[in-house]
Amino acid sequence: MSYPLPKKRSREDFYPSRSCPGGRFLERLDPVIYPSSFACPLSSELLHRYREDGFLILDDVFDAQEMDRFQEEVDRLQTRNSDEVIRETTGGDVRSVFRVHEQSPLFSQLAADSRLMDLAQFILGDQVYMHQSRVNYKPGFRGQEFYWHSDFETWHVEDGMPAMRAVSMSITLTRNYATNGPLLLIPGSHKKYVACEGETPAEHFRSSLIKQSIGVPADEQVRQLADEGGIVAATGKPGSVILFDCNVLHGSGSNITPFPRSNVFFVYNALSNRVEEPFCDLPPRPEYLCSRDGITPLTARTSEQADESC
Ligand code: 6CS
Ligand code: FE
Repeated sequence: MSYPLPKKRSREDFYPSRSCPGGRFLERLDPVIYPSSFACPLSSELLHRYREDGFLILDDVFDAQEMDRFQEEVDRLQTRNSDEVIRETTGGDVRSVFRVHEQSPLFSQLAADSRLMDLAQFILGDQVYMHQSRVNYKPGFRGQEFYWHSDFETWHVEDGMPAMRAVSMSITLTRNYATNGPLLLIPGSHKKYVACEGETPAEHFRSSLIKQSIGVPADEQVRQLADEGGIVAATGKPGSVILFDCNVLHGSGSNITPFPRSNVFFVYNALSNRVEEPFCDLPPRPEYLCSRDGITPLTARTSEQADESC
């Protein structure tokens, strides 16, 4: 079944970035939680926290047996050699593997798991599809940082994502300690759009996935947001889900401990928010970074239904 393309929006860019000297804050024009006909899977207290902070940490979503299966799959995926596999500059350890929802039947099932889908469909108030998936390995001793950024800023400028109507879910595959490079998030930072300085280079992803220096906030912008909201380290044992709005400012430090901080990330985008042409007027990024061809909505399935079908 083909899904009608979104009506052609005016190409007015409501979230311009990398086009102004010195970073600035722009107003967020989109809701955090959309009007929804889907059942609400969260308590009103958690809903309020998500709306205010821009993220939630949900513990014990997946059990130890499931996590063992996910870890085996993650170990297998990093043995491949392809464009989707990004390596650290120091030591060549695997940093990330992208498009895991298509490379792995187990992760394809997980992407459609109702424990994740129910959250995404309710928050986005729409059917959803997978914009991007990845495993970030953050290996021990040499796992490098991911500098402060808003995912939406990249997905808007480089992928043509029109509005802030996407949500990320990061499942902790190993224990995320305070010491081994956990995800750092700034509560409330999702309420402002950080327009960055600089200009997008051609094929920026070839460097940005290893070390991002374009499309990152100025020091003063990070300082102001952190002064207002503080900084939270998302820690937890395997099987937690860190649910975060596409525009919340986040990053993570390097990992010099022996303990890898490996998480699998699924990015759900609203079907009505499908990517258009990039706003940086450069060619679109590859399909393994941004789903663009043949976009179809995901259908939520319980883990029992998934097991029956395999
Ligand atoms: O460019 C991207 O799509 C990726 N970059 C970062 C730092 N986070 C989101 C995403 O994986
Ligand atoms: Fe990110």
